[in-house]
Amino acid sequence: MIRLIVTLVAACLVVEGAEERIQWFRHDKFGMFIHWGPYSLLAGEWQGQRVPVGSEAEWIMQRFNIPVKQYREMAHGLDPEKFNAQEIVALAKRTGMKYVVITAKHHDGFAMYRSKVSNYNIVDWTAFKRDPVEELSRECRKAGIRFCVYYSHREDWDHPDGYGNNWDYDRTRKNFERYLEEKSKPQLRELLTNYGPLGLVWFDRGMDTPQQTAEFVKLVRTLQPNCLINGRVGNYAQDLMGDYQNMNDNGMPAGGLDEYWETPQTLNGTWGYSRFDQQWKTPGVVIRRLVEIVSKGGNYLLNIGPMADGTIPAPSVAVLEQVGAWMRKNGDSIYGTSACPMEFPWGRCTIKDNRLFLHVFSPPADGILRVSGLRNPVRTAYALLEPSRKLAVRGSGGVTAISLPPGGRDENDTVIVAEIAGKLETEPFVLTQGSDLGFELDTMAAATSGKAAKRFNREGKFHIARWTAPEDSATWTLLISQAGTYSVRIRYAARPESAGARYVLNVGPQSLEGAVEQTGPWYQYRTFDLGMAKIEKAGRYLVTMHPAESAGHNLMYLQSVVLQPVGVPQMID
Ligand code: JFZ
Repeated sequence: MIRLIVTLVAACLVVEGAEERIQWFRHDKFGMFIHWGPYSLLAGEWQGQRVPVGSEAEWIMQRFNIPVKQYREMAHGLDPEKFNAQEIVALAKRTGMKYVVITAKHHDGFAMYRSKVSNYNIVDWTAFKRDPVEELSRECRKAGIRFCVYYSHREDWDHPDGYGNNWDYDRTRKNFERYLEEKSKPQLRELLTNYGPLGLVWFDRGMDTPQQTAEFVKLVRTLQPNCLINGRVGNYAQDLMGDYQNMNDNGMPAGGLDEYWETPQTLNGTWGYSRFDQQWKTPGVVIRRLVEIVSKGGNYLLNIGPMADGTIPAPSVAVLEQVGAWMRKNGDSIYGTSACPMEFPWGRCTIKDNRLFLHVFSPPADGILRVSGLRNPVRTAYALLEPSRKLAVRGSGGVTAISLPPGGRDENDTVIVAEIAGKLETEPFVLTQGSDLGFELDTMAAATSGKAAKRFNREGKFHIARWTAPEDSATWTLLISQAGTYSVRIRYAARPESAGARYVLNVGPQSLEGAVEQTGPWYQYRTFDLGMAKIEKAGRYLVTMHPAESAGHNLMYLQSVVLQPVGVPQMID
């Protein structure tokens, strides 16, 4: 009881708002995911059947329909005598990872911590008798690393009322609400109460209804208001109810998003340990993925899958050590940076205050780094690792040319700093006409302003939402070489409450108006004709979309606007 009071007091001392709550996450960028449980004991094989390489070994119980009785019997044998929380946290720290997320309970229903809700846990069910989640939380606090837990709050192949096990249990007889009340919420309460302040709870396979989701959000906010909640707390097909969006596993958006996001990625092809999957990513792939994710405004949650005895597979340690060596020298170009809307044939960029970090993956043969799309003058440039050695900078025709230093190249990513004058200003992305002379104005090419935001959801992938008033807008820049009349079509999803709301689409000097038609409860996208736009002469045009008046709620989930010259074959949906 004392611990509960202490935790509540500690967690509630400073209750932050949503923006403050996520600041550490937006700064820290890079975390360690740990998938570890009885499936690690099976290591990708059950009775001679193997999980294919590249498939998820932690799903072995479901893949081979292993009866609960047999899986439970196997789980008794988990005894990770080599588990060393201090070593794991030290590896995370050496790699440059700032938060650790461990599977407290995965889909197999087994708790990797001391749970009073169910004795199907590592302390009561095995000879190990220790609580690895507690040991890890302690070592994280000592090392100054945020401790976080993964909890599969819907999927549970052990509990008769949990989601997912239809080989032992009759799905028509399941009482899911009973599962939530008997196990899922009580275990989450244990994790929020007994392990100190949590950085975040990483839910998985979101709840079916917004009401169920809201109950989990409320539980976290009540017990630990400063604890972040990932996007998978809720149903992927519905609005974000966590603090940030999750990409699909190993997912990567084409361009920057306006909503903060995180992508979970494996180091080989599986989250849980498989003795057959030796397809390890190289340090270079990991470093460049980290840079690309951060340059697009996201976090990288990179996974390790410890073996049953608690050790981390040596190949994954080797990769992380090399990533850490790069991070120790170049971390300033990652931590606390913001997304940068420019990308280049030679690499990507991140930005912090007035410093552009140019990540050179493939240096140009002539040794000249050309930075196109930057409006700011570059005051000075130098290699991050050699700041005293200034590089020659020339600017002409909208392109800034920086002479790369002859030596000091990093084979994975050489970071060049360009100090700019003023706040970053970049040339807009210019859409040119396709082979059919049409234009598809999609989310990634848009420049948003006001509350309008480029978002991701598993159901519809990418769209622009948060249209609530005329100042919430999206603008595309078009280079039209073909004057003439263009049909204008718009593709969006709109919920019933948006029906009838008016919006404006300006195509150059022309203004088209539309009234929202509802398309269904969530992301059911449809295409609507909006009329014709006449382009008198070739040139650069702006297309801008915004609500006609303040609606107070989101107008639509806009996927694209299509312009098609009248008289040529129509672009297919
Ligand atoms: C889930 C789990 O099923 C998996 O075992 C692992 O824990 C992973 C991190 O999360 O797998 C998913 C969940 C969501 C998507 C893909 C795999 N998704 O959004 O595409």
